[in-house]
Amino acid sequence: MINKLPPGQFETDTWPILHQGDVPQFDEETWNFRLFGDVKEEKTLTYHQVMDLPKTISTIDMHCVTTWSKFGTSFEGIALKEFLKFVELKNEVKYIQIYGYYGGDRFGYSANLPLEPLMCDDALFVYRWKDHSHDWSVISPKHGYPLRFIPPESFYLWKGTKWVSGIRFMTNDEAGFWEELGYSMTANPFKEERYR
Ligand SMILES: Nc1nc2c(c(=O)[nH]1)N[C@H]1C(S)=C(S)[C@@H](COP(=O)(O)O)O[C@H]1N2
Ligand SMILES: [Mo]
Repeated sequence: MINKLPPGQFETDTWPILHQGDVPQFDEETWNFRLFGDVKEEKTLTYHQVMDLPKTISTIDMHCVTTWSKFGTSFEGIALKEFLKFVELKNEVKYIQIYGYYGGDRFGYSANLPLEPLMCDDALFVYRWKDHSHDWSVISPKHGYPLRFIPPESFYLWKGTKWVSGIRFMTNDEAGFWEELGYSMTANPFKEERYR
């Protein structure tokens, strides 16, 4: 936990809701999580296969590019590194794209990230949260239920894809949804990397 305010940010006590488009319906039977891209063999996991993976609890600061920062939210989820057990990456893989729902398309939203800094306990696909004024509860549909990504505090929160559908492994850094529209590829709040 860092608890340090990046430049140009203000601290908020609430957890704001921010996304484009509508909130998808969750259907346990058809939900799945795809691991694809530069891998020897693609793999698709069912909801139960994902939820049976080892769980991690971590307290992570969130920094949104719209200038709010929320310190000290605890999340329960599955570390990104757990998913690497299911695929053999090609040697050159250095980046990923985390996909999620937007506008009727399960893969309509995406955010690109470097893989190496995510091999930690602060890069989680989360489904439960708590903070100093809320006891543990399941994340709401608007925050990304049944599963959403929360990046380490060294990335702005738009890299935290909601309603996740999969990870694409990449050799080269490719722009995601907001990055295509001019936002930063690297997105470090402490270096105030908002735009490209
Ligand atoms: N699928 C999807 N995920 C998304 C977004 C989105 O529009 N669609 N918006 C991003 C942005 S810009 C932010 S700041 C965070 C906000 O997460 P929150 O609403 O839980 O605070 O979600 C990110 N994840
Ligand atoms: Mo954002």
